[in-house]
Amino acid sequence: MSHVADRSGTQNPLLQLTAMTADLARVDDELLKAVETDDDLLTEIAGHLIKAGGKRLRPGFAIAAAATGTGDAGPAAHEVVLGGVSVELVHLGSLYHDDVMDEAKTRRTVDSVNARWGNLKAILGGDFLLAKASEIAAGLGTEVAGLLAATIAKLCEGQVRELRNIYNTARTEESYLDAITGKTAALFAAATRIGGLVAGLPRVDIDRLTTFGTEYGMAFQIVDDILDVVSSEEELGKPSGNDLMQGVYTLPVIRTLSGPDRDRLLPLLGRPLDKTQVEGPRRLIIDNGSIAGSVVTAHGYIDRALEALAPLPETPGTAALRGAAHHLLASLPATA
Ligand code: GRG
Repeated sequence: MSHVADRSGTQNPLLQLTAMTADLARVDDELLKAVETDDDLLTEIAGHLIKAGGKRLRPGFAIAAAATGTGDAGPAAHEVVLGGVSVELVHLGSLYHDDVMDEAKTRRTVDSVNARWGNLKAILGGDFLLAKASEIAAGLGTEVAGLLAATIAKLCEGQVRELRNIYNTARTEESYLDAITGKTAALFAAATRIGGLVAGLPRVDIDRLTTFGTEYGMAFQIVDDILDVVSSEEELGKPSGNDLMQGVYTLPVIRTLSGPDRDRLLPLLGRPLDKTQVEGPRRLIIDNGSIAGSVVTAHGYIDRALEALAPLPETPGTAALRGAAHHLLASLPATA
């Protein structure tokens, strides 16, 4: 029995796979086990966001990817669960560090680690999670360990590409896509690839699953960025327009800046904004069609994700991945 926040209210679209609820409970148990140390404070810090919940999308993708190769939708093999755990630990480590960079106050509806324990302990907690991820991946073989290490590097590269463009109103679409390939898509790709590798699937299918993860991950970040502009504070659990306030100019912003409303938006950006100042730019972006255009781009990535899945055997795992891809687009509000 794990002491992790109930996730029944949050949407993990992979829960349609019969054994997924039980498999994700095993993931939770292994996550908590992975962060147990002799130092009570470090154990508490490293377990903080595990206990807070989260959707566990990435372990879910690893488990579903492994299941694409079998008609039997029974419990995942232990190594598959550990593959998912290693990816979630990297995700957690990146969230600890991201929250330090953003000075975020909350995460997964609880205090961020930096807000509760300060930046120094949050950085070390994040480092510890990455180390534990590497240790678990090493137990799954050289290829998985190498892939996870390379993925951590890609996350850092993606984040640096984003940081180099903070408050840059001349940011290009190419620069945006490059950044999200690293900071988000790389980890989804690692999740599905590790699932396929650990399950011993044919190479050609492992590559298809990796493409699925990459394309889904791109769409996931674009949807996240659209929601940051169009959703209310209540829906997001954080101030809407957060990216705009902090100078992260995402696809809808870049599209608006290259369209007819450029001259109205440009003077409002290029510097930090507070909650009241962000409302004007938000309205301009929502009203000018750039959201609809960004939704079309997200659909394109999902189409390519589904194409990658098409040649895989028709199993419950394949159906679950396909369902998750459709579900992502369905999460966009009608206004978008
Ligand atoms: C040290 C690995 C490492 C990386 C350093 C900070 C950093 C570089 C990268 C951050 C990348 C980042 C925060 C990308 C955003 C990813 C994202 C969309 C997070 C939200 O994912 P969800 O919705 O969250 O799956 P839950 O909480 O449900 O797991």
